[in-house]
Formats: sequence, structure tokens, C-alpha cells
Amino acid sequence: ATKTGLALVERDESGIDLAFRADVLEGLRGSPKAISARWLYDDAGSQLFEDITKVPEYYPTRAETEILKTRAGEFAEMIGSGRAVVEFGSGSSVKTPLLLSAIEPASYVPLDIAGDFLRAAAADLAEKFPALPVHPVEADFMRRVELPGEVADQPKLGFFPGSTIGNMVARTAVDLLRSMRETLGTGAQLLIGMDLIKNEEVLVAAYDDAGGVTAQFNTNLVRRINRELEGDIPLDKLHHEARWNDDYARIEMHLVAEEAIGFTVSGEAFGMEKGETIHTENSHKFNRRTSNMLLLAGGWEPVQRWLDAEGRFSMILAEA
Ligand code: AVJ
Repeated sequence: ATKTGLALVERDESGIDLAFRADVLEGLRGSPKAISARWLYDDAGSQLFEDITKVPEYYPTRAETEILKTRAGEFAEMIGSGRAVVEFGSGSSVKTPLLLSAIEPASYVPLDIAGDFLRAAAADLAEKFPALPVHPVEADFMRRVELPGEVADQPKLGFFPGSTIGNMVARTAVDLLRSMRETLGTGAQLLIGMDLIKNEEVLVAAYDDAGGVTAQFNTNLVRRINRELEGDIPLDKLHHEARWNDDYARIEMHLVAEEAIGFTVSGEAFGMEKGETIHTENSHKFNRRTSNMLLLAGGWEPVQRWLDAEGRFSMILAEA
């Protein structure tokens, strides 16, 4: 097995991503079938997600950006200046500059497992804020991360926008929040985006837009499996579905078989009955109580909560 320097991917002699293959095969053997959402984000998938943020039905990105734009004064007041901003995931081109201009940080530390994205985002940021020390760290932030020595004496602000926490089941989300607390240390604050429970039609439309961009995003996983893992999954017999799971307060993305199908992936045979699905993503939604409960379970005390004008999305400031 070889490791490429960039994204810490382990591949076999023929270039197959071993973790991808293991996850997909295990997920297809299971009942119900499910594949981790992390595999949705290859280059094509990342571009499709960018496209999703611009479709009219997908409100979270616009709602969160609105909060960051309109609450700069309150962020300055409650967060203050002089903190090291530690962003979990490479900074987005829009949200991160809004936060950084609001609070006058001492430094900026983007954390990401994908080194190439990370360096591009860091360079972009350094250009926008020439006086701000930027220290990118290539790491898996699901575990405690050793921060650069230069920021050791600065109090930290963790930044985790996008309701990415909603992609995790509660147990994983709590583990992550606890790791963040260890990474950020005493006196830390956390500013986190959490999407809100709302009318089911609005939620389903956000994950099944009329233009079909989210359907492309979901079926891209099948294209990736067929291309990278020698699969022959019949794309024309699967369709995208966004489902509201009320017990778990989450939108689920599925790929639904329109008729009974058989296919192979990496030489292994699989079957699906008509109506059977492959579950490809969870996007949990919250209310005031459930978001507070999750943060508290992860070791964080919520201190302030902001919503966009239409009350669709929340940003919460919490303290360790
Ligand atoms: C970027 C993971 C937060 O769950 O809303 C968008 C991903 N999936 N449409 C979300 C996504 C389908 C998005 N996150």
C-alpha cells in the first residue's frame, strides 16, 4: 500500500482507495444498505455541493451568511479580539472572512484532512488579511489536534459553520464536540452553525431541488463507485430521494431502486429489491432544546444563539 502526501489516502497497486472500497463493500452488504456521506465529496461532489448552495431551495448557506453579516457587532462584543480562530474544515470563501473581520483575531488556524484544499484556502485568506498570522494544520479533526506553538498562549475560538455537525449521528457529534474541547483548551469558545427543524416540505425541497442538483450530488456517488471500484451499478434504475425521518429529526438522502437489480462492485455481487434503498447521508435538524442538549453532552455551555430573520438557521456561541 502507498500513501499519497496530499490527502493521506491509502491506495493499493492499482490505485484503488482502500478505505473507500472497504466502506462501500461493507455498506452494500448491510441491511439496510448505507454508505458514509464522506464519500460524496470527491472533486465532482465538492463542486456539486458548491452548486447546491446556490439553488433557491437550499437556504442554509444563505441563512448562515446573513447571520454572520448582520451580527458582526454582537460577535465583537461576545467574542472580543485577540483569539486564535480555529476553523474545523478549510475556510469557505465567504463565511470565514465575515467572522474574521467582525472580531479582530490574533491568528487563524484552519484544520483539514485534505491538505490541497487547506493550503489553497489558507493562501486565499492570507491575501485577504495580510496582517493576520495564518497557520494551516493538516489533520483529522475528529480526534484531538496538536495546535501550532505560535498560538499556544492565545485563547481559542472554534468555528464550525455549515451545520456540518448535523451530518453526524448523536454519538459521533458528541465525540467530536469533546475532541474540539480538548483541542481548544481552557477558556475556549465555540461558534457553531446548526440548522433548525421546520416545515417538512421546506426541508425536503432543500434536499430535492427542482433543478435536480442535489440528485446529481447523490448519484455522483454511484458514478464514483462505478469508476473507481469497477462497479456496474445501473444508474438509470436508481433515483434520488430526500426523506424526513421525524423520530431522528433528520433529512436522509437515499438512492432508491426502481425495480429489482443486480450488480457487482470490485468483483462482489449485490442485489436490491424494488423500492430498496442505499442510505447515503443524514442531515440532522435541531431546535433550541436539542441543540443545547447536544452541546452540553459534548462539554460546551451555550451562551448566545442567533437566528436569521426568517428563523430557519441558528448560530450558537458556547463556552468550554
Ligand atoms: C454541507 C453537509 C451540511 O447536510 O446540508 C446538502 C450537505 N447534502 N445537500 C447538508 C448537503 C445535500 C450539507 N452539509
